[in-house]
Amino acid sequence: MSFWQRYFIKYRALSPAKKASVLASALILLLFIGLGLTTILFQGRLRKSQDLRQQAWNPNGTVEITSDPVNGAEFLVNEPATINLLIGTNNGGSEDLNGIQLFFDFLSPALLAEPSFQVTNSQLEEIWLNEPITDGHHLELVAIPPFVDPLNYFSVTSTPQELLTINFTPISTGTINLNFYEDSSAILAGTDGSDPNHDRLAIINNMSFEVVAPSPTPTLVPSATMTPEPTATPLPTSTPVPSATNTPIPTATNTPQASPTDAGCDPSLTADLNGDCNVDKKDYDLLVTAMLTNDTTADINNSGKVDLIDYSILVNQWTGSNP
Ligand SMILES: [Ca+2]
Ligand SMILES: [Ca+2]
Repeated sequence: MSFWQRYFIKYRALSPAKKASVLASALILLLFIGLGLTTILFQGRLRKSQDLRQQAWNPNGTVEITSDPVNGAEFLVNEPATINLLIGTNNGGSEDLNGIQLFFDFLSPALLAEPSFQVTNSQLEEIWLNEPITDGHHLELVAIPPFVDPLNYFSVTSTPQELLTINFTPISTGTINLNFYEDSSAILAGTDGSDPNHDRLAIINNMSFEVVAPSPTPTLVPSATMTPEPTATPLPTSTPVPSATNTPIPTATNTPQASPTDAGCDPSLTADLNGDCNVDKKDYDLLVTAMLTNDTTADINNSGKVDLIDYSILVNQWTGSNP
């Protein structure tokens, strides 16, 4: 007689009250086992999603983001102000880059109008997400070189060049903060297929700038009062949006080819988004379009976001067009 048979016979011999208590204990035991299993599974999933999360910037990164004026500089109330973010190398050498991704918050005291954010580097096309948040704006920028076949890259050297310009006019004193996101936020991809996803971006320290009242001009002459306020004029402000649209959209290319399985494509070509067994301009177009909509069918690394990392995977799997 098996263990379970003996156990069952003993159980049948019990009084109804004891049966109920045995049943209750068994249920509680099952509940605990279930809870334990759920916790283990959940942690497994969590760990997996963390693995897939984009990497943070690189403490040994050779490309750095600086600002002009430098961190800590002062601006005057009611004076149009500009912060340029610059990109350059910190080791005297040069780097060829596929693109840059910067996520940051621009937090400011009261402004005369919306600040404008513009990529001013002619080597780059920009794909923006700009959303107002409390006290400022949350910016997600992916900037990549305009498409050239084969894929283009842009070069940075030890002479910092303009990357991004922010224009605004503060109308009250206070602190302007640029807070950069480390995780999944600021990444440079490698270029030449030899080093996928290599992050060459050095740590970006948060930046802050003070808005101060103009120092009272010496009381010599009353004419000082005439200092006019040209203020309200210069803001071309809210224009950064359209640039997002200059990226190629129309290519509805994903249809014509034979289905991926029929074609027997190389399964390692995860960036072959349209299933035609090549990683080429058609996939590039699909990916760039998907960046604007976060269409996760183009989320090559399953990170939950379509961004520069997916782009760098595509670069590294580049096969060129069909013969
Ligand atoms: Ca393809
Ligand atoms: Ca992704």
